[in-house]
Amino acid sequence: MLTLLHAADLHLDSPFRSLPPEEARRRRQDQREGLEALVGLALEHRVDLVVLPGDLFDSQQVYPETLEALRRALGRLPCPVVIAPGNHDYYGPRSPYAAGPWPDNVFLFREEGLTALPFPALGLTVYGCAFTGPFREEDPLAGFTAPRDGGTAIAVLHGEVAPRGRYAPIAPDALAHSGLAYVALGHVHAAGGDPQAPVPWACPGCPWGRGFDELGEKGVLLVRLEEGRARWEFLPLPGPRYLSLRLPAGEDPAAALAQALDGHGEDYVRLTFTGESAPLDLSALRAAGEGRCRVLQLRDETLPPLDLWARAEEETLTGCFLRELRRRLDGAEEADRPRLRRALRLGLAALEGREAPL
Ligand SMILES: [Mn+2]
Repeated sequence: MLTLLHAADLHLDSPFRSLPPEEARRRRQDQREGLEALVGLALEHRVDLVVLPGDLFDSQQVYPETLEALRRALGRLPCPVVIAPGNHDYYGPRSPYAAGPWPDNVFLFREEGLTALPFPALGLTVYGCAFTGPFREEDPLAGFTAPRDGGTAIAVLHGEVAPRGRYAPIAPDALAHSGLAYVALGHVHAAGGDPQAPVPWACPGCPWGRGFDELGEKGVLLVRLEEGRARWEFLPLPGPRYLSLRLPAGEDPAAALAQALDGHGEDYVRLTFTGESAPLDLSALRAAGEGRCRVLQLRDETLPPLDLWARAEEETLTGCFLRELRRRLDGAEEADRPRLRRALRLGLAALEGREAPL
């Protein structure tokens, strides 16, 4: 059995333009430190190989300390590391990758064409290629079939499974005929893949969220190759998460806010108040949330409270319904009131042809 750690789209040295400069610097430092956590997972699971299909850097401009942190982290690994440069960190004479030297265990695809990288001690051949510019429209697996030599063959590629596109589209047909045991992809920032496909493929997504378009838990894949079958599991990485929460404002929006932020001290949170409420004082609520998470964005999507009894005197079905509900509420035990209030809101919405309230 072979075990792989598969990570991609690290986007080291991202500008984090939406953040104040100091917070952006902190995030880039988080990324450098995150490399140690990533390598720590590879050590903990004693993997045979680490594969990194591209976009390790966000651009061709990389801080020297970032390059040094990456070299140092990868050089700590007792196993080979294979990198396939992507559209952001494409290989070229001015690429950060060309500013060697790299540790001896780090292997880099530099060619646009598919290249074989044999690891005889593992009984494994890794196929891969590099982006050499920001776009690549040819399918890297077009016409390729791995030779049947008794070993295991996988590919490490930056690209996506799609019939066509500007980022190394891999046609499902080319994938199916590749004879590979696993295709380790990078590019799409959300985790995905197909373990049931004739040739299983996966994409780990980015290991750390960088904005509200990269939400939730992020991490890497631990891939096991056994008798030509690939299975994998998602391993989350520590670090701040970007979360988008929707929260009914209720009677006490400040209390609801405090409860919703519990345990999110290190996260970036976008919180949208929903439901019916008197106008919210967002600056007061922002002050109440201060320090409870790294960055708090508040949005008010509440609707003004409906005057539920406005039509109670009408001689209509709606009026009869409201009067009957009021009679029952007046005589109800406290425990029955929430159910009756819910019936009132749902019934009124139905009678007025509105969407049922949440
Ligand atoms: Mn990317």
